[in-house]
Amino acid sequence: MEQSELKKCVCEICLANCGVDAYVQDGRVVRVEGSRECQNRGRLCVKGYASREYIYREDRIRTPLRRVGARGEGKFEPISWEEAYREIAAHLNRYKAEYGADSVAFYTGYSKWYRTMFHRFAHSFGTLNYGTESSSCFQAMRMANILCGGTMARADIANTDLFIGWGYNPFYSGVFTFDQIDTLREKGAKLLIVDPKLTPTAQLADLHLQIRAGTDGALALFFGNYLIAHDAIDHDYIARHVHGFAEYAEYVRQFPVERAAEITGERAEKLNRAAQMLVDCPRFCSQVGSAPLTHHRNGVQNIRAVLALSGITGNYDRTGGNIPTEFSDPHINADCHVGDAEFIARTRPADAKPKIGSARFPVWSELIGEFQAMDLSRQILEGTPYPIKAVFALGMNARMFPGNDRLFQALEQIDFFADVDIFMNRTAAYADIVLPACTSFERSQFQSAFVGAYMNPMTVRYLSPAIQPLYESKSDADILCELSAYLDMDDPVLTAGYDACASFMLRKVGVTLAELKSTSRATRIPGKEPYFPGDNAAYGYRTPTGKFELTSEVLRRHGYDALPTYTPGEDDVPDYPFLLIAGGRLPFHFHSRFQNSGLKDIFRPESMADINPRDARRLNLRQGSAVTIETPYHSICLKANLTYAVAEGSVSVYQDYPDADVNSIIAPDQLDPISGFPTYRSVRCRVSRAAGKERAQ
Ligand SMILES: Nc1nc2c(c(=O)[nH]1)N[C@H]1C(S)=C(S)[C@@H](COP(=O)(O)OP(=O)(O)OC[C@H]3O[C@@H](n4cnc5c(=O)[nH]c(N)nc54)[C@H](O)[C@@H]3O)O[C@H]1N2
Ligand SMILES: Nc1nc2c(c(=O)[nH]1)N[C@H]1C(S)=C(S)[C@@H](COP(=O)(O)OP(=O)(O)OC[C@H]3O[C@@H](n4cnc5c(=O)[nH]c(N)nc54)[C@H](O)[C@@H]3O)O[C@H]1N2
Ligand code: SF4
Ligand SMILES: [Mo]
Repeated sequence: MEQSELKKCVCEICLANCGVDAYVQDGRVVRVEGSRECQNRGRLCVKGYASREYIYREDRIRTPLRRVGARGEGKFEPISWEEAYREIAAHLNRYKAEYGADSVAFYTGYSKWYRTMFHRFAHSFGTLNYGTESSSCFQAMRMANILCGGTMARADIANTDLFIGWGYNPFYSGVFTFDQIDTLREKGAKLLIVDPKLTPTAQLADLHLQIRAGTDGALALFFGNYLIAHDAIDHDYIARHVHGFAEYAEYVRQFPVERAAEITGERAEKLNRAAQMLVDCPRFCSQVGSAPLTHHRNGVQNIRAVLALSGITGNYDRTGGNIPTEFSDPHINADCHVGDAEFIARTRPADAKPKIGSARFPVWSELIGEFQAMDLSRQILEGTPYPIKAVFALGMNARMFPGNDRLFQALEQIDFFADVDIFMNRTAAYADIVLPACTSFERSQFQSAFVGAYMNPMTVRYLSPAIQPLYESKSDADILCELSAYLDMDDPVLTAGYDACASFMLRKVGVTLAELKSTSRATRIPGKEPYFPGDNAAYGYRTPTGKFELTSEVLRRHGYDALPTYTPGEDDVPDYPFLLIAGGRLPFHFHSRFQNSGLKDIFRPESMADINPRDARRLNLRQGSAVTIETPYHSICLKANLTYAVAEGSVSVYQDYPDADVNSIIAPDQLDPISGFPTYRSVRCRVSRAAGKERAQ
């Protein structure tokens, strides 16, 4: 038997992209450790340590498959790659010829590493209809940032005196970023956490505001009111860089502490104490959860209300505040992306139809270069404003959509559906052709900050496979390049293969692919300097007025409130007294990725609804009682988990349970009109004991 060999690779279960030292013996990964030279500094999270469970999951798709049963039935026959490519190409090119390239929608789930390739692939096919899971994640927060300051911005946690985390709990969702909390503590900076749940981060905070989900906007407007009343604002910055201050100042007067207390459900005394923290620490920054704050009907406006606080105090584009990650001058990049934007833009079709969702979500469509996937099922089923005949997807998990019965119905009716995934799932079971993708351990990968979120934005890296692709699986990037040739795409870079694409993205970076391939270490991009806070202000922000917009001229033009107005996120439905918070993160889950693995069974074997013990008593529920959660749309049944972590009147359910799909009970049209985002976290519901389904205690 051979000795094990150390291979450097990366964990791509989440976009943290932690470096992994994989020990390989007889072609199999036998052990994993965190790479010491990477940002994760020798550590992995519990999911990364379970990489072997992930790579060797029993339900891996082994060969290309052709559907032989009904859609959704899961009956397939194995076919060759050649047959699969030919069949997909024949279908897609036929729809393109008959209905135009826009009749094909290209969609990807959470995975990020191949996105530049896939986006260009859609463009080269001739359509703007490229959409992603980011129709429900992150982009609404980015939109709010763009509407305020013209670009995405990040919280400069390392240099701040007060960090405000709005729906921020890295212990569950961003493991290695919790180091930032230690840094804050060591410096003596303050921590203010705004979260409906009592989380590990909330327990470390100087103050925790346990507000009702979806009411962050009202809280932020109260803070604005308080800061103005206490003259804790930056007059000079406002005069030079802020648009709409007078209107804003007038509006926030409607949010005195009593009203904020009534809306948020938090005590007035605590709200005042929190507001005073902002007065006492003029240098503060805010980090907004990319999911929890966006998943409300008022999501974009709530986040704008939060960001407005950095505008009025001059904490925008300033050290210790919220710092732009892109540069105002489009020719200069603050975040040092390599040539990925140019790679995508090169083949952008000039004569394509408006993207899916453009009519319903015009602000999204203007700001985001992707279709709004929450309109996909409607357009497939209704065929307006033009028909969608085929979906080609990389890693589609239709269960993650609200009201997903409608998307499954659309996938049942569509003319052609092809899906590429590592594992067989319910969505792939609807596909006509299924292709097997491999994991990050089995592929070459070019990494830049664009795809490795926590990677140093000044560096690039190229990794070779640690093991051969399992069964007949292939890397998504190779699949796209090979398929582009079968499609006769006029794109010599894509058809030349992955390395040619990586070389294109590298060509202005000053490092060659050959140099990158000679080392597994990240290489610093020559000549790139970190962004210097204040530079964007000097150029003028990339907003219509060139200023930080408290009143958004983009929103005004589209007929929305220009101010970050507060409206309730939820319907006031008297018969549905509970607030359902559908979704959240657990350290050992990652969406659907560990569903068929031992990891799930060890930590949370049963599908559970978190409910406050006081509510439970009223409803005659014990730990483990069967409980029905009913919305006006549908109902599910699961077990009660009694916990004071959830406030009274709320019930919280994770979204990934295979047997209790909380997204199936959320109406598909309950969306934020500005972003199109689903309102997973402000759903009205009833909670009751389900008779006769007790768990054996
Ligand atoms: N109720 C509720 N719903 C939610 C949320 C919530 O908070 N509450 N959160 C939303 C958010 S923020 C997100 S990001 C989405 C996440 O939802 P999804 O994007 O659906 O997430 P996953 O299930 O992790 O991944 C989708 C598919 O990609 C496959 N996959 C993994 N790696 C690869 C790969 O390298 N190649 C290919 N081809 N396939 C791969 C997986 O096996 C899976 O089938 O869910 C959204 N839905
Ligand atoms: N382990 C693990 N990590 C993950 C993921 C995973 O599936 N598993 N998914 C990744 C993805 S795709 C995403 S988008 C991120 C999301 O990561 P986070 O943004 O951290 O998302 P959540 O854990 O859903 O929510 C964080 C906190 O926000 C609170 N919250 C809920 N609603 C509100 C609200 O209206 N206002 C406020 N102030 N707080 C609220 C919740 O109680 C929770 O404590 O996590 C990523 N990391
Ligand atoms: S944080 Fe993400 S990338 Fe890092 S080990 Fe965990 S799952 Fe893998
Ligand atoms: Mo997400």
